[in-house]
Amino acid sequence: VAYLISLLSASRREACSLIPEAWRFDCYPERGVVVTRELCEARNCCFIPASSPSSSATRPSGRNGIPWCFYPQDFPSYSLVSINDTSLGQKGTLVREVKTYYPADILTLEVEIRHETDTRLRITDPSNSRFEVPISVPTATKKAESPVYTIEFSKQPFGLIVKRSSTGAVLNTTVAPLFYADQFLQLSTSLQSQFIYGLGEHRSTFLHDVHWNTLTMWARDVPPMEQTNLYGAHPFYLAMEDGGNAHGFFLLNSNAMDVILQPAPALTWRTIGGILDFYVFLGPDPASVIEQYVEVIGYPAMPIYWALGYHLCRWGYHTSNSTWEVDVQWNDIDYMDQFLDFTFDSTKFGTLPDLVKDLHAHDQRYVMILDPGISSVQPDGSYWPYDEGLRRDVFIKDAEGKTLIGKVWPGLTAYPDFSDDVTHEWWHENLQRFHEKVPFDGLWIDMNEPSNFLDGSTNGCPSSSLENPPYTPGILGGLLRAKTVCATAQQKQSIHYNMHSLYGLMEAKASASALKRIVAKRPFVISRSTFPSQGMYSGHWLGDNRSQWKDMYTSIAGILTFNLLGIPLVGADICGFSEEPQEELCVRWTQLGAFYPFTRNHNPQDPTAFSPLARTAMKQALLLRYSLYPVLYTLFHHAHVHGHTVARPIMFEFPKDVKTYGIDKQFLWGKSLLVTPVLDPGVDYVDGYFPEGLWYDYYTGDSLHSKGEDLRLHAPLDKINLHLREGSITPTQAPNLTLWVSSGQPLHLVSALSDDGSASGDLFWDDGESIDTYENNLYSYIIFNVTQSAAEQAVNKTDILSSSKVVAANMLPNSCLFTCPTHTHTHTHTPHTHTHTPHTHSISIYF
Ligand code: MIG
Repeated sequence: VAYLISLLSASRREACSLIPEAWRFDCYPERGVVVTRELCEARNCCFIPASSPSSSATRPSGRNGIPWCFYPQDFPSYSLVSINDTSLGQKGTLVREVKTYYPADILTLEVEIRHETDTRLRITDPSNSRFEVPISVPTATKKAESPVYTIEFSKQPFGLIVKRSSTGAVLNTTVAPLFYADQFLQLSTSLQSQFIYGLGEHRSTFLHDVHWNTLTMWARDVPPMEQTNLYGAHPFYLAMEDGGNAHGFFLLNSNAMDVILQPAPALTWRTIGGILDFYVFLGPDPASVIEQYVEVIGYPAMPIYWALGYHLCRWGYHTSNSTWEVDVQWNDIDYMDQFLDFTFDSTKFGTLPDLVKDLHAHDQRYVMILDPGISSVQPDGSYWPYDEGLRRDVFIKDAEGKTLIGKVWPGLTAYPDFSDDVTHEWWHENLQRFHEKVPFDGLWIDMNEPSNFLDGSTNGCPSSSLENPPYTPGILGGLLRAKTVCATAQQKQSIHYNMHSLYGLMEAKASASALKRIVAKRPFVISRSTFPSQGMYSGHWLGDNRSQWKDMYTSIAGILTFNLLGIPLVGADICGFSEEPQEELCVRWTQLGAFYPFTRNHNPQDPTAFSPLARTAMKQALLLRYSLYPVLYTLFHHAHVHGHTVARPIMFEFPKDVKTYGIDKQFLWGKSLLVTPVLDPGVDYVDGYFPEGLWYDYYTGDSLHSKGEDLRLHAPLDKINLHLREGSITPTQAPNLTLWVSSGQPLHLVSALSDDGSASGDLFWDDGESIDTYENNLYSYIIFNVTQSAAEQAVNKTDILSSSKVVAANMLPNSCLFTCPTHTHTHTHTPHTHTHTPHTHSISIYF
């Protein structure tokens, strides 16, 4: 018998060695364990210490090497034992005969495939009553009629192969065994290319590295660093295929998880709860994939107009008497009395109510911070938020059912459970009461991972398979409860183990709806923690970055990624949050920040701290942003209605140009405004890539014809390079000190003609603050066309708010737009020259 076993294992070992390194799927992902042959073979896996120096037996951080212990080809998985047609697709039964090495395998599964739309496929396992993410997604009622995909099954072992009808497989899950144990669910797929994006929130390049890269998701309060789970969780990726096609994959799951990228290329989802409920979006181009994803998770809200202005904030405004010429002034926790929510320090911030009124008198706004932790140790009857919260039972409970107490800025705190509607009411009342004293305009919700200075609670956490699951993903700190509340904590909708990464989403939802009731305008909320659907309720800032050149560079990837994730209102703290920026860095960062969709300085060094030269350069950049306000606002409209990106990766517009796939030092606003910031110290030039075509210098109108090449641009300290793509019309407006269409200011149309003398563009316009203007037909939408150098406008929608206090009321020109002869076109176009012939021309339209 012994002889037989060793014979078998000899042939098995040989089979193992035939599996190429790039295709080895990790059978022993546990961290901090030295994987020996014994341990590995006890799992019936292949053990081969990998040859490459990058491999390792232990994984101290997220970057693991080639696994030494990996699944053999015949590792037991599920088999598909039956499959039937349904009205939406198919339903099948999966059976596993052999248990895995994790406890509580679910041996029988039901799999359902729904052909929801021609480009969207949903695959789920609805038979088991397990936790499902409580966000609303569309319900398909009839099967897609002419899908661009087909789906094939492998029966034994079970696997799914999704094919794009025109090209072939985009997804193949037969590459590794399927796991479906109570606390260990794992699904792997091959990828069509190494070009993978999304999978927030992480600090990384825009294009993910597929060389044994593990991205862990579990909301966490930590200054952004590589290889670490950060504030939000977004289990969605965008993948490029050959030839410029793209698809997307969304795993609708909120549990702690790892996503493993390996160079096969292949990807593994490894989550410790919930169900495997996923969508495949077939695009076919990257921008359409994002539209299809956003259609599922929910369209981002149309921001109130001043959300797009310049915001100034700092931690350490010690008194209420400091403002600058900004649209929106913010206060950090300094305004509070002993850091208590819904209070203000009456000595140092005694003038706060007056300050806010004064801001309002100057058409400026005020945003204040709120942390979720509610102090639990104030004298009885002295702190309404806690007393009333207890009375209404709004706080998260520990495993025994007592209010869980953690520790944050105000000391010991309880955490509101935003998964309960009662909490939303209480939150609203708190805000309402405070608003009567300090009429804030918007909310900045911080610390909502939720963050805790303790691990778990003042009493720690009980020992339980929820606190110490059989497998813990690569979470910073190694424990689910690290710097947050216990996994066993109880919330209305489920245990915190399932709800953790949803906290910021649910707080944002409560905050946005409260604000909507209080101010009766579009709510402005910026949240640190985020989850899919967040864009419906809030924007996001990228957290506690540092005043370093590198942090400025990585902010671009962060901003592009969040645009892919349906949260276009995103920015990084301009000039950095911690440390002190050099003047040059702060100037360059302000120039870049002027092109963040959300532009906020949150640093002790606001522009007034610098030399006149630097201040002028910064002011110029901000005025440039203001002059481009009509474009930006229109882009947000398209995000809201169609799921378009605002800050857009160049590859979205040039998906066939592989050279654009890794670009994260430049980006576009919409489809035609190319931003090329300086990201390095001590230079007066910048290298940028120009996809094939005609591009116009925004400032001079000079044209350049690129064959798809890198070009060096002049970039003195007071200039950020901006180019217009051929064929575009960009509406601009003379800037004013604070934003919004200062009435009477002319709108300019800058036309960048293509070779054939044509261009087009559009403008969305409404009163800037009423809720649902698009939905209620209270807006204007104008399309501009230039054909053979002659302009015309088509007004698609002419309803406007009669109560509108901005120029929208008198902008729609039955007369002027159509007949007003202000635009004369004398320009003759000379294509393909590198001379200084201005190919752009400006048309002024006065309303
Ligand atoms: O523990 O409120 O990311 O923007 O200034 C730090 C103080 C809490 C973290 C936020 C930062 C804010 C800071 N907050």
